[in-house]
Amino acid sequence: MIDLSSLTKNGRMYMLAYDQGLEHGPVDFNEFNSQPENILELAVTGGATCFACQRGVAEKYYARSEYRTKIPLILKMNGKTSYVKDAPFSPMLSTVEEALDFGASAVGYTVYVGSPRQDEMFSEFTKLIRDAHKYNLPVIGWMYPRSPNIPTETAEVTAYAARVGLELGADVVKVKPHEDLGAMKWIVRNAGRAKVVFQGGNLTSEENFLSQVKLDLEAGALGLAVGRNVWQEANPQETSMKVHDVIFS
Ligand code: FBP
Repeated sequence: MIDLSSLTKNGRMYMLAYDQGLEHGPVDFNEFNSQPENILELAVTGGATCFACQRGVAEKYYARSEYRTKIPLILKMNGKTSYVKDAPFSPMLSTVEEALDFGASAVGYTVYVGSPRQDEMFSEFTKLIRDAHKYNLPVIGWMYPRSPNIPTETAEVTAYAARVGLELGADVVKVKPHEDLGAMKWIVRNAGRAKVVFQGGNLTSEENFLSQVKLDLEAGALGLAVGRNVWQEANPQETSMKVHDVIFS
């Protein structure tokens, strides 16, 4: 089993995700959170255990900066824009050697489970796992069901996506949370020895979000990967510390 301790504290993970600039574009941003250095600083002062971003932000804001020693990096290896809707495919943009050069402690890859282009992502993802494991780098699968055959992402669909991550060899799967504890436990159960982190999603009220975080952990998750519900908040630092306190309480 790959050691996840560089990304966790007390056996739990709080990943601050910041790849939305590529995935969604500036529609997610304001004056504060459009600047990567602010989010890196937030990750450090807000109690996150790791920070995820794409290669450009990693190279320009992390690799040769003080943050390299302050917060572990998960380099997001593939990505696409929100303009790609049909047959989603997120191509590989980095190499494991680059990830190591940038100072990454782990790598992440999105698999659009059920996409007509699923085969290409399965092939890239499994190659990434083989390459990363040679250096003992953990691999996190962003497991997102996207298919004309899946009109809605029910909890059963998410459980299938989590299972796909295990079957392909991911060390951690990042999946959508649901509201029912039993369904959440089933998702974690199906991930088997792959650990589960639940994603944040669109901005909701802080109260609702913190309740969801409690549920995520009660279901047996390793932790969570959140972006907008922290750095879109009015006081991101304060919200981040509340998230931290729920995760590590
Ligand atoms: P959020 O907490 O902001 O939703 O970020 C989690 C995340 O998985 C990001 O890593 C990614 O950019 C985004 O959600 C993708 O969301 P979607 O699949 O809805 O476009």
